[in-house]
Amino acid sequence: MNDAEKPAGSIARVVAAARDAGLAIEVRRMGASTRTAEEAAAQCGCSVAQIVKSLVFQGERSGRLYLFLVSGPNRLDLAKAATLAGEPLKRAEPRHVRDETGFAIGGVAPIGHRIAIPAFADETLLGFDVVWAAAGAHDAVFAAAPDALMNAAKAKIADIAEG
Ligand code: 5CA
Repeated sequence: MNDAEKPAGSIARVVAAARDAGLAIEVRRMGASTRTAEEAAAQCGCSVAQIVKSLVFQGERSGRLYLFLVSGPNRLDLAKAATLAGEPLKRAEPRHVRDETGFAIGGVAPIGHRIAIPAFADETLLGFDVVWAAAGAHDAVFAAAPDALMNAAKAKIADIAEG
């Protein structure tokens, strides 16, 4: 297991990134899987729409990674996403995500990545008082006000969902 896979190190990066951004968070280890938005919502006692999916895509031309923060039930609209990124996108390989961000799929957080990643956020998330996101491990989550979270993630708010 390398550093990227150690939950404690990954969670610590999320906590440090939040602190650096002036965002007060409390990471909760649920003791059960929060890998999917549905599982996370069940554990958090919130709606699936309040779960922030942190989806990593890769530019077909540049190879750069891009982060899309999408409300649980929504699907990322790849055409809209590509327009924002300025290049066609493909889903990043799980191993590449882990190596570059330091987070394994299912625990990818919106903040605390090893590398700086341009981020875009689903505008529908702003309609909630509180949203929940992965905190760097597949059983770890934290709650935040969506505007403060997107500010900490330096995410551009946009129409990125299908439909
Ligand atoms: N912890 C939960 C909610 S906070 C979570 O991380 N949800 S998630 O949606 O952000 O992460 C799961 C996502 O990983 C899936 O929606 C899917 O888009 C992505 N994913 C699952 N399998 C793969 C894969 N093989 N390659 C790339 N991405 C994948």
